[in-house]
Amino acid sequence: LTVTTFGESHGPAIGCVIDGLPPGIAIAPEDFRQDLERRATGRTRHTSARREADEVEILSGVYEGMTTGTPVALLIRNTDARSKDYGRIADQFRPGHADYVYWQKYGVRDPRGGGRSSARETTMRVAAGVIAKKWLAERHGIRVRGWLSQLGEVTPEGCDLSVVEDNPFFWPHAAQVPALEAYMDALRKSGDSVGARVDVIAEGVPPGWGAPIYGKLDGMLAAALMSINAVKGVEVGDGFASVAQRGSEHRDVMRPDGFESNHAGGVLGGISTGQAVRCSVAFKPTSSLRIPVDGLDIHGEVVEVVTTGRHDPCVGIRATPICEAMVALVLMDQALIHRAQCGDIGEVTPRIPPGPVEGDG
Ligand code: EPS
Repeated sequence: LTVTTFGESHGPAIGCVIDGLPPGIAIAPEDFRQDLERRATGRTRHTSARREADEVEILSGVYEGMTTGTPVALLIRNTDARSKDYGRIADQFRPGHADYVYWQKYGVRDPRGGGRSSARETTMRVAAGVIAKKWLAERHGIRVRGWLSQLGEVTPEGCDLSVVEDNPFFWPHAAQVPALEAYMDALRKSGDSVGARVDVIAEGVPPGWGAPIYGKLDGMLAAALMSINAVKGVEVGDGFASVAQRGSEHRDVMRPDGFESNHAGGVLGGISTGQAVRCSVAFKPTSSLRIPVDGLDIHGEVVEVVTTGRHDPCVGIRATPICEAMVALVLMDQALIHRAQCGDIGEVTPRIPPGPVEGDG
């Protein structure tokens, strides 16, 4: 499976091409609506005020509502771009922003906002992920879901995944939501931004997906999640917390009725174990700030950089569906690769049930 996205935040449209999808997957434009709404700007005061319809047009690869096996091209027209907001920084580099490295790499300055480095690009990842989620659910009974597991310095005081979709932060503890609203209001007023952490689990992944050396499942997940704009860290299972653990604590005890824990994050030796696949993703604080800072312009002169316009004080707030999409795409890819190599290999024994999932009941 390959996914390519195209388009800029302030260009006429954004889109993606998904190649390698099996034929016979039912796809309709309405299928994309829910996840695109979850990711979109302009739905609450805590995200950028830009208001996009995010209506998906299916250009190819679907006939009479079914994928044909040929490349699926999806298009979303930008309806609320406003490049003039960027006039002031058209020849400046924002400290902490990718516009400097785009200039170093390409030697071309596209002054229309963040262009490809804008969070707008992630829209098409979510759209592609909708197809992967649907296929994984129908074909394998897999459910991929995420939540915000840290906002700035704030961590959840409890974890109840049933409340995640009831608040604009994807936060797993309902009682904390008013405090988060106040936190974000104060942050927005200050003109600053903050980082966030998103956790994703995929339940129902059978054992055996992935590869032992090259193409490790956790390596593919890390690469896919790290490819999201603003991501600075990815953990699988206990991740960096494993450093301070003893082996006797980290190992997941196997019993006939299920794994007792999930420190591994559902992956051992690059191959799925049958436990829930669990990833955690760190998003940096965004760099487009109203707070003035010294920067350089394209002539190397020191300038004062102030970014106005419609920006996210915490891009991680709406990153939950993006991370889910990337996990789903990797899992679908690995499912197809596994089938190609191993066919429909039957169950080998013993097959250990996945064990408990944090935050469920
Ligand atoms: C973004 C700035 C804003 C956001 C944008 C990400 O856009 P603009 O440059 O048009 O004002 O609204 O996010 C989206 C449009 C989106 O759909 O995610 C930025 O600085 O990254």
